[in-house]
Amino acid sequence: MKTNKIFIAVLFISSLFMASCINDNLDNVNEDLTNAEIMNQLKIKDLSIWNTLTTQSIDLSSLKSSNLKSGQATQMMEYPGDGKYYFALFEDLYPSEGDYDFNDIIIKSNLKLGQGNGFVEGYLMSELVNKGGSLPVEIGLMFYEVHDEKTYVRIPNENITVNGNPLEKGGNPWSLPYEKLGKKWEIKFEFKSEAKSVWIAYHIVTVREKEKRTEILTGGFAKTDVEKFQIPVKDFLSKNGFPWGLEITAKEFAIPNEKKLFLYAYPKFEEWVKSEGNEAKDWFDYPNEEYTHK
Ligand SMILES: [Ca+2]
Repeated sequence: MKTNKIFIAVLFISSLFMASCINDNLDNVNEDLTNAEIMNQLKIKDLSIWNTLTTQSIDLSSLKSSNLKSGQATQMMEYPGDGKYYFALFEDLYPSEGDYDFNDIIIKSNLKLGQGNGFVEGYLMSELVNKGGSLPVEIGLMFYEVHDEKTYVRIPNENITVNGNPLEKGGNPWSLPYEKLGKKWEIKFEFKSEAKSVWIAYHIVTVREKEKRTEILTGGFAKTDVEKFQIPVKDFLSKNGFPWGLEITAKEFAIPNEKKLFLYAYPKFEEWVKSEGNEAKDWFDYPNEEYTHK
């Protein structure tokens, strides 16, 4: 009997020891996970979540265009207004998943738009808030008509003028290496359109070699050669539904620290994702100061 008790005691203690070893192993495994692996423990069911952080459509009917002479445009309105800005954030390693710090390119902008008979004109005032990542990057711009809030039609190059230069028919969208744009820039544009709503959006193009250009658009948008699509498109969403580009409307946006996972930089982001965008809608207003900077 005595031996049995000792045997059971030894068994009990050794199973405790084994359990603690397994826990240690699990902890070690977690520490070894890459940012992408940690991020991929989350899965996005509703892919349209990425198109809810900015109203990606501007209703031009708010610009009163009656009694205009030919060639004349309405007074310009400023967007997004309310002292807020559009922030476009990009990871530059697409189609690889990267480190999910979302700071490779961060552009802060506001927009002025006016409308004439059959054309829209405006200014895009932008600032490069951050350039992390090491790849050569061009910053590009797309112009869309928006129908029924979800259908985007690319405005063809031949109908667009940027900074006084007509874009090449059938060519790539407008883009420039970020170094040429500098820290702050202003883009003047004009395009032909009679649509009720339009949208203008930044994307990036990585240029690893001269001929190898890889464009990266914000979540839910299609590749630039697609003429018409309905958001959300999966072109720039990972297998778990995460984007390489994000568009947020906010008063300010703290820069996630280099190589620090976005989930740590913005602790409420996880709640927002898990609730399918129903909770913590203001997650970007609550950065963790340990993992972000201004
Ligand atoms: Ca990155």
